Amino acid sequence: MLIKKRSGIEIPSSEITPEHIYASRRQFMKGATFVAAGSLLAACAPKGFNAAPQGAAPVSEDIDLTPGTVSTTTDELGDPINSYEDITTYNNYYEFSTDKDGPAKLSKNFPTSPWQVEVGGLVRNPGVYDIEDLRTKFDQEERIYRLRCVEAWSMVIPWMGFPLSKLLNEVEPTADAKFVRFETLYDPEVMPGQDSRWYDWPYVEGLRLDEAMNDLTLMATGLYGKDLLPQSGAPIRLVVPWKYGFKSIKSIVKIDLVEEMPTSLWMSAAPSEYGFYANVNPEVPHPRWSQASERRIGELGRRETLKFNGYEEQVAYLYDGMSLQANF
Ligand SMILES: Nc1nc2c(c(=O)[nH]1)N[C@H]1C(S)=C(S)[C@@H](COP(=O)(O)O)O[C@H]1N2
Ligand SMILES: [Mo]
Repeated sequence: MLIKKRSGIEIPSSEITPEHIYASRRQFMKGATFVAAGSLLAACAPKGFNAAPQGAAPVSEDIDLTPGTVSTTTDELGDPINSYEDITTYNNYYEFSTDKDGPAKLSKNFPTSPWQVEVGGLVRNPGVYDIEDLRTKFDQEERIYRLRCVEAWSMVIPWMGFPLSKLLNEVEPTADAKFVRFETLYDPEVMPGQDSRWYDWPYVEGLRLDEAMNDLTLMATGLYGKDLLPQSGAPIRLVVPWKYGFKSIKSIVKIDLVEEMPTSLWMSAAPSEYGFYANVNPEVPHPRWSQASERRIGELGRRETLKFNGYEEQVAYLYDGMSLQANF
């Protein structure tokens, strides 16, 4: 794991031309990628849902793909950080689209300011935080994390953000608080995918309190030294790098400390396929495919999936004495 504190955001250093974007997209589409994608795209759409959002905002093509700067080019395992282009044009964000390139196009006009996050439930100091307060109140750190989607693709992403524990310490969970429940904005006017009846909107996720307090658990507000774009979950999202990507809920408006284990959107959509814990584990297959290997975006071929996505040393203690097969 690579953790670096940074004082500020640096000036963008390079520019990627639209020509370059189109060329590499074409190249990407030509690759063997869609052998897997055909079956896996359906992975998160158990009921054959295909969102072709009606009445979505007009798509303009001038997506800003100018990266800021990061302090390193690899993760702690020596694997290269994915390009800003990959990270911001290959996304899962069902509120906008179920196509990987859909969120970038359809979220361009998503309003991320003003934005408030309500933190409450079983806490001594509930509060409504303005996104700007969160950015200034807590030091923004750079964290280079692997993101492993349950669909068996992965990336290395240089996030900016702050540990969730800092926010939780501020609101002071009471002794009854056992879990943290997160909620994404619900606004079908700007999130056309929320018209789909296949899912229980808004998107909900949860963590056990000790998982939420682990230092790896990040509230991300930026990546590549720039503020998050809407497709990445702007203005603030969760990042839990040892769990499958669906736990890393985007565009959060509400955080509640609760006593009972929350039911996530994926648990209610397909309980036999998506559990509460969702720890990355090559030994526990998804009911419909193996999790033993993964496709790193930008690479040919596959690589072995690491237990807890390579963060075993930092998080295995959380699951001492617990069956990772039963608690998938
Ligand atoms: N609100 C919301 N959060 C979400 C999702 C989503 O559809 N809606 N998709 C999840 C999934 S399946 C993954 S793999 C990651 C993808 O994050 P990325 O697009 O930034 O790589 O976001 C997660 N967070
Ligand atoms: Mo995912």
